[in-house]
This record gives sequence, structure tokens and C-alpha cells, in this order.
Amino acid sequence: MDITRREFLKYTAASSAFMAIGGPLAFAASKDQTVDHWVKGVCRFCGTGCGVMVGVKNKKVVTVKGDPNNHNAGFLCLKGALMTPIIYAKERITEPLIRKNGKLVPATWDEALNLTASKFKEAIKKYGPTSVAYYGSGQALTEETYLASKIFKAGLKCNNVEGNPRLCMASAVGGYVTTYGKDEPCGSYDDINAATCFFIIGSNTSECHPIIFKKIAARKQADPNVKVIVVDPRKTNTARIADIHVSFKPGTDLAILNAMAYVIIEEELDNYRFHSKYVNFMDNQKNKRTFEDYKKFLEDYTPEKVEKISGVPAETIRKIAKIFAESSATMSLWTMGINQRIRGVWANNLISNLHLLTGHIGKPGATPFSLTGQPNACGGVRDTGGLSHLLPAGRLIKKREHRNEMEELWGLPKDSLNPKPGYHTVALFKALGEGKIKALLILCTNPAQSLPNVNKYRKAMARKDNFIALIECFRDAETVKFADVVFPAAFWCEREGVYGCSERRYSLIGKAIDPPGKCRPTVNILVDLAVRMGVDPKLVPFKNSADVWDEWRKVARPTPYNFWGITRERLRKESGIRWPCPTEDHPGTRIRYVRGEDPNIPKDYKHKYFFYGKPDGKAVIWFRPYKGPAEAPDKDYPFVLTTGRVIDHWHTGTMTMKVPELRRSFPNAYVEINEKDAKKMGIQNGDRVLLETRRDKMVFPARVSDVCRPGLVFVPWFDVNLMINKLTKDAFDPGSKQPEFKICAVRIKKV
Ligand code: MGD
Ligand code: MGD
Ligand code: SF4
Repeated sequence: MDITRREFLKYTAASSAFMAIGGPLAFAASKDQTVDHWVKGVCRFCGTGCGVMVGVKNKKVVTVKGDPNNHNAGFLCLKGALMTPIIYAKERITEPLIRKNGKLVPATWDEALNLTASKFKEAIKKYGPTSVAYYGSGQALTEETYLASKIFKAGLKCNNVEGNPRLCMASAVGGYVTTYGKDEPCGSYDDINAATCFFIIGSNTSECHPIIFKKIAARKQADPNVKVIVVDPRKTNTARIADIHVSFKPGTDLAILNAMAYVIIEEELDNYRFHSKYVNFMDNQKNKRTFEDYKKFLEDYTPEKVEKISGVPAETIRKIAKIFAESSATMSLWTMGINQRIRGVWANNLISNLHLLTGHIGKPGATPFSLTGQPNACGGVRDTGGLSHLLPAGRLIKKREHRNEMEELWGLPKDSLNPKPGYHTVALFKALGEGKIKALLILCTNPAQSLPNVNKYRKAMARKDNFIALIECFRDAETVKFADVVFPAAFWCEREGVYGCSERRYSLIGKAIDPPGKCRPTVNILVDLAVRMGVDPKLVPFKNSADVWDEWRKVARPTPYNFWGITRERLRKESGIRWPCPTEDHPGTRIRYVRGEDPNIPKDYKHKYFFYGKPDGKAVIWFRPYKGPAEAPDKDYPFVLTTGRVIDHWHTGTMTMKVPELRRSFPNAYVEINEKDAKKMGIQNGDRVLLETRRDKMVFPARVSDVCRPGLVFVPWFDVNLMINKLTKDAFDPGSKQPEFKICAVRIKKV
């Protein structure tokens, strides 16, 4: 469908209504725009990673449409298509700023860079390299994250390299690594076209990955036998296309997943030939166990027992387990409802357990598939190793052979990299509050609004004795208030670089226009800063992001991430390529771990499947017990508060709030309350409701509906004026260190 601007605006106005009935919202923008030329790129927003074409006229971006040659086949959702006003927002920062007498004032590049470099050098000299840190983003370019991580780990010998994917994907990474030995999904978006059952758990795909949701809805429309099961305590827009929506007490889905495994075995729907050959069974203490032991472990999770824990009728659990197992190809999709939990890694393992038990893996349509949130959490942070325990391409800081390999690749003396992992995100901001971190560089993220229990960490950022440098685009981002220096960054299509989306697809964002004022590409800012901080210039010999890309290809080449064949030239011509991709004539990989599909497996390998991340080539079915949330409701705080997203806003709102059509559809945050609870408490739509947790309290307007189940309230977190993270809890998963944004206890009162 091609639409004109006028039709497009009409469509925009209808977006909320459309979403309310769970409709897939997607369109291709007008082709009759008059532009001087189109530049190929990737959408700035979600991990779906839609390809875009940026229309340029008189050196300005005038429109954006979908790239017909990328996986999205020319379709975009509203956020993707409405980028233009963000680029030209009046809040753009166009010159470096330095805080003087409490106020940010314009400065030259030399002043801002020299001041920052001197603060980092001073901290390292006085307190050692662990007194400085970098906090980055799954929205920065791959080249930016690779470079920042290299500067800190190789140049400064500091492993305090973190980023917002810790708040987002860390549990998925933990799940993949513990089950398969390697991060990143086995399957790809191609599986959507072949799946006959979609098991969507803890993902509001319709609002958060709209183009993937469109593909799922189209698949279901094409074949009425296709089943959609949605497991979410809220009846979201995603749930509205489901054959079965399973609502449950938040946090109890670990028990539900184990109960599904119990039913699958009880009904003899497991694939014994598959799991006896390709799977190890392991208990929580990492001891090898047998299938019989697993059956015994699952006896605590009969559907009847789990009904008592979760509130889901035993019959419903039996039904969804059977559909999952009996379908010819089941695809699971999940996001933050699973990851943002104190047992997020276990929840990830339990989803994979179901696939490994039934053999729904490695066949078209059959795959566990974690949906990545940010546009470059996979390609940028996960793949290049932009976290405190990682080195590039799945290598680990703790492993001496991995460090030695990187030392050789980076031209460093043997055993010179710091062997101790740095702080994870919550620990890093805690250390900042304790005065242990003296200088912090933040890139492309807004922690003053996005961290859990944020009052605590705002206080940490506000300490007078630390130094915060921020690379940002917009002066109204909340973290600007805490910065001592702000570097103005070239935004999105104002510089070139690569994003890697959920399906291991790397696509290039072409440079369409020059950045405004004195803004510079982040790669150049980082190189300049590194040299002034005293990093050996030989470590950062990069003039632009293409140079960084070539080094990164070399670094990944000896590993299963090998994407040597994804050259810059190829990226310029093609609309995204999926790694592994070892040679320039390789088409990219749609399915991993399967002979004949995955180039990491020799063609003459003796078996069909090879989980090469594990020493014996076998994946793991883990015995993971049910464990509830860190803060369950009680008599003082009887409701569960969950937080999340709405279709038209991105995270802290610094971008989408600048688009009139998006701002209008959700001008402010609200609290979503179940109609039965509202009736009991005399609350009506629009009433002011006080939410109070053990950390803070705040008043929100009420939205009464059937979306939340009774006992649960939901608040979206995009609104800087109603900052729900002042109320959320900073408990985190002991394995992945990902915070439990999805559950805390709250009391509510009409005011
Ligand atoms: P959320 O709204 O955070 O979105 O994408 P999603 O995870 O799909 O939460 C998903 C669901 O988890 C909610 O519907 C909630 O009811 C459910 N949930 C709450 N508690 C539980 C529980 O105990 N168990 C289960 N199974 N589910 C539970 C997030 C993704 O979206 C991310 S991570 C990013 S970074 C992107 N951000 C983003 C955005 O800001 N706006 C829009 N429009 N799209 C986005 N896409 C990406
Ligand atoms: P964003 O709004 O995406 O949120 O949290 P953040 O990353 O803090 O912040 C991006 C920042 O980068 C903005 O300030 C933007 O203006 C700036 N920016 C945009 N483009 C550029 C650029 O090209 N260069 C530079 N230098 N800056 C740029 C996200 C985080 O939030 C995530 S990923 C998750 S999954 C968590 N989800 C979550 C939740 O579900 N509930 C609650 N309550 N809190 C959450 N916080 C987490
Ligand atoms: Fe952009 Fe995600 Fe929408 Fe695609 S689905 S256009 S990547 S926001």
C-alpha cells in the first residue's frame, strides 16, 4: 500500500483506535514525494530493524519510507516513518557545553575535550583505572560501541564498560549462553512465515515490534490453522489476536513453563529421538542428570499445583502445552516480561527447554526467538562485547585464552588486559554514589530517567565530586541536568554506521545529510578524546566508522560470529545480511546449529545438529525451579506495579515527544487499572490516583479497562514529568544482573 501525506496523517489520527482493536499497524509511505535522492538506512527505533529509505531534498531530510528490499518489505510503523521532525527539533544541541557555576555554557571542542580528558587522567592517576567508567547504549552504532569498549578495556585497562542492554537483553544473553553456549538467536524472521504456532510470552509485540506483529498477523490470516498463544498478565493489543490469552499472577510464569514441560512428557509429546541425541539434562548446581531425573523434578509442577501458584486453570495449561508440542512448527517470541525479572535467565532457559524437549528447533518455523528491544543491542553491544564481563565476539574477560587472543589482535603485550570484570550497571551507579567512580562517560542513553529506583542513582549522578561527560543530541534529555560536559553528537542519518537487529542482520545506515552546527560523528569524538586521555594512537587509527568496521570484521573472523563476508561495499548495496557470513559470496545465515544451514558446521559433520557453543555439541535442558519476584504484594502494598511501553513513544520520550502526531496520541503517562478494582475503589477514567511504593509516591490519571488483570496496575515510562522509575525497584537477576522493572509492590488510592 502506498499512501499520500494527507492519507498518512488521517491514518496517524486513527492509530490509537486501530491499535485498540489489535490491528497490525503498518504502511509504506508515499512514493510520489519529490526528493533529490534516497539514502538507504535502518529505522532509529526498535530491534525489529526495519530498512528505510531517507528522502533528501536541498540537503535536508524531507521524508522517510520503508526499504522494499529489506525484511520489512517496504513497511514501517508510525515511529519509523515520522523521524523527520526529530532531526530538526529546536532542542538539538549544536555546540559543546561545559558546566560553569552550575550552568551549561557553550565551549569550543578543544575546551570540552581537554577538560574531559584531564578529569579522566586525573582520576586514573590518583585512584587507578577502575575509578573511571563508560555507560553506553544499544542505540549507538556498532562502530561506536566497539570503539568505546576498546578505548576503555585496551587503552585504559578499565573494564567498567556497561550499557543499557544490561537493563534489557542481559537475561536473554544469559539464557542463550547457558542453554546453547553462544549468544544470539538460532532462527530468524523467515521462521514467521513457516510457523504454525506462535507462543508469545512477556512480549507486547503489537506495540513494541509492530512490523514483526504485522508478519505474525499476516501469517495467521493466510492460514486459519495457525495458532497464537499469548502469555501475559495484561490483555494487550497483542493478546487480542490470540486464540488463547493466558493471564496469570505476575512472576509465576516460571511455574507455568515447567508445568507445560510436565504435560508434554505426560502426554508423550516429547521428541525423544531429538533430546536423547542432542541434549544434556542439568540441575541448578550444573550436575549432569537424566531424563528420568527431569521427570521427577517436574512432579512439583503438575498443572493442578501450578494452578494454585499462577491462577491459570490446569486445563488451560494442558491445552497450551499440547498446542505447543503438537504444532508442526512452534516459534516462541519473548521480550521484557521474561527478561526484566530477578529470574530472567531461568525464564529464558525454561522457554528453550520446551523447544529442546519437543525438537521445535532448527526447522523452518520452529525456533525460540528472543525479540531484541533496541535497534543495535544485538549488533552493537552484545556482539562487540560492550559489557563489563565481555570481550568482542562472545569472548569473556575472565578467560585468559580469550584475553590473549584479543591482546594479539589489538597489538597489546601478552597478559596486559585487566582480567577482572568491571561493575555491572546497577553496581556501577551505586559505586558512583559511593564516590568510587570519579569520571563517567555516557553515550546515547538517558540513565537519569531509565534506571530503576532512579532517585537513588540521580543522587549518585548529582555528587559534586564526580565528573560526568555526556554525548547527546537533545538538551531536554534528563541526564543533561547531571552532566559537567556535553558533546553534541551527529544524529541517526547524519553519520554512517551499522545496526544489527534481532535476527543477526547487519544493515548500514547511510549518511544522508550533514549534522547541524558543530555536531560531530561519535567515532571522531571518541578517537579525539582517547588520544587526549593518553591512549596510544596506534590503538585508535580510525578516520571514520568504515575503518572501525574493518577492524571489527577482523576481530570476529576467528569466532562463530564470523561475518568477514559482510564488507562495507556489500552493506552499501544490499539491504542487510545475517551473520555468520564467512565469505563475500555467502548469502548470510537464516538458521544456526544445523548442518547445511550454518557455515560454522562442516558439510560432512556426522550429525544434523551441532550446538558448537557447548564442549560436547549438546544443548542443555535446565532444571529451573519457580521463584517469585523480589517484592511480592502484601497487606501494606497489595497491588503489583508493572511498567512498560506504548506504541507511539520510545523510552524516555526525548525523540517521540518531538513528533506532534505521536505526542498527541499519548501526551502523558497514566495508570492502567482493571475495571473491577476501579469499581471497588470508586475510580473512574481520568481520576487522580496516588501510587505509592516503598521508594516514592506519585499521582497519575487513571485509565480504567480490562487490560490489566485484577490486582495489577501498569504505568508506561516515557513521561519525564511522571517518572515512574522513582517508584520501581532495583533488585536484579543474580546471573544476568538485569533489574526487575516488571514487578514491584504498590498501594493505590484515589486522591
Ligand atoms: P514491555 O511493555 O516492556 O514491552 O518490548 P516488550 O517487552 O514487548 O513489556 C512486555 C509485556 O510484559 C507487557 O505487556 C507486560 O504486561 C508483560 N509482563 C509484565 N509482567 C510479566 C510477567 O511476570 N511475565 C510475563 N510473561 N509478562 C509480564 C520491549 C522492547 O520494545 C524493548 S526492550 C525496547 S528497548 C524497545 N522499546 C520500545 C519503546 O520504548 N516503545 C515502543 N513503541 N516500542 C519499543 N520496542 C522495543
Ligand atoms: P532512551 O530514551 O532511549 O532511554 O533507556 P535509555 O537508553 O536511557 O535514551 C537514549 C538517549 O540517547 C536519549 O537521551 C536520546 O536523546 C539520546 N540520543 C538519541 N540519538 C542519539 C545519537 O545518535 N547519539 C547520541 N549520543 N545520543 C542520542 C532505555 C532502557 O530503559 C532500556 S533499553 C530498557 S529495556 C529498560 N526498560 C524499562 C522498562 O521496561 N520499564 C522501566 N520503568 N524502565 C525501563 N528502563 C530501561
Ligand atoms: Fe522502526 Fe520498529 Fe517500527 Fe520497524 S517496527 S518501523 S524498526 S519502530
